[in-house]
Amino acid sequence: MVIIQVKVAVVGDGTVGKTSLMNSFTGKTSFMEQYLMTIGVNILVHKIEKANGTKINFAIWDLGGQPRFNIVRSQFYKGAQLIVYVYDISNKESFDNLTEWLNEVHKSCAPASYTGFLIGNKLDLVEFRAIDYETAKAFAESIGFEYLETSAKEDTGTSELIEMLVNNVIKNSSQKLLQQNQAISKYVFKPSLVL
Ligand code: G3D
Ligand code: MG
Repeated sequence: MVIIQVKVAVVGDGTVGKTSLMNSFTGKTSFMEQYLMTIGVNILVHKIEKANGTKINFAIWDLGGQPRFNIVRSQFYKGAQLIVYVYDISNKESFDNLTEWLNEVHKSCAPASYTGFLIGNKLDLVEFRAIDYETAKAFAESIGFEYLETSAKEDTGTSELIEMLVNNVIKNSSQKLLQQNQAISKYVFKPSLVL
């Protein structure tokens, strides 16, 4: 049986819907909640089992409303394999601030060390849309992120978000296995190369 542990950090301006998005997972997966008061972070552990028996334990880290201390932030991002950046499609400032969120994350995490996703939340407020879908998607692509729009309120796109994270984990873990196998076969079949 394969069990994969994944740390996910959810970042973005206050009130964009990070906690609501996280909570929308709870009906779809089994979960366990833990609040680390000392660093003001809520951690939800979601367990997902694939049909082939692979188990994925997502530890999803959500920064609470506490003041933003640097020490807290670096703990928060450290070791995250997946980082979900959230903005509110009806709030331009929350989109413009993404650059600052990226800069902050990259003080503790190299861009190549994690897979990033951009989520435009509050899709139910589409009549107040402040950022075009195409603009957001092009921005996400320019930094190598997948893009998805959701409404935590209406539970739209939230299953797709989980699916996107799961697919990424499966892809990365099979790539890692492939690399390990290649390294092993190199050693077994071409020992001179590794001497
Ligand atoms: P945060 O964790 O990013 O700070 P929250 O954001 O999840 O606490 O959500 C902030 C407010 O936005 C909440 O409103 C919440 O209900 C609302 N919200 C979250 N997601 C959506 C969404 O998809 N659509 C709409 N219309 N509202 C959403 P309250 O009034 O409860 O503070
Ligand atoms: Mg919150």
